[in-house]
Amino acid sequence: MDTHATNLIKRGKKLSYLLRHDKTYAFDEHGWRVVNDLVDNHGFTIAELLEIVATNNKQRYEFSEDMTSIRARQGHSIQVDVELAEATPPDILYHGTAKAFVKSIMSQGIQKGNRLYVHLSTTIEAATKVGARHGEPVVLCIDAKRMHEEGIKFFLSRNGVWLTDFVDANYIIGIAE
Ligand code: HQG
Repeated sequence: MDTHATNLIKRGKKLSYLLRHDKTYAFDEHGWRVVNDLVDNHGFTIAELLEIVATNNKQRYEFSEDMTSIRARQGHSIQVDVELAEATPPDILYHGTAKAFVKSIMSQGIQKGNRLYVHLSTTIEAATKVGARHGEPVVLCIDAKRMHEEGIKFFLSRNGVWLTDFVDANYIIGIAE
């Protein structure tokens, strides 16, 4: 990867922190952070923000219509309401985790930890990448159809991540190969 691309990823990670986890900033209730704050206080340029939003591999960020603010579409630990759409999930969703967490998950269910929701993927491939962030990846198959039928709410972020509050262990129906 060239220096520009590597730098963009590094800056994207900083932006991710500033938009999802920064407890020192007074976010708008819908998770918006003023662009000028990122420019004045965090060394971003408008051009750089435009490029990160446009090229981010998971389309994690979006500008407000008037382009004065920016937010992450999911993944927050700060308490904001990013106006997620409630939706009917596909029959099966996947949760990527690390092998070391599986025993605990099988007894306690999948918990959201610091984040606002449990994150679920639509493909085994995507879930494998999520799990690999924590160690040797394991992909759990979730019976999303039954969860939904039993009244559990699912939300779909604007970049295609499925979110729910908690996955009880009885909805884990297998390990993907
Ligand atoms: C695990 C990234 C033990 C859980 C990704 C996970 C995702 C348990 C870890 C998004 C547990 C939390 C979220 C239990 C859950 N016992 N471990 N009972 N319940 N865990 O980072 O899902 O690329 O907060 O399996 O792609 O890894 O940043 O969540 O391993 O979509 O956009 O506790 O973050 O998105 O880790 O990742 P995380 P996650 P971005």
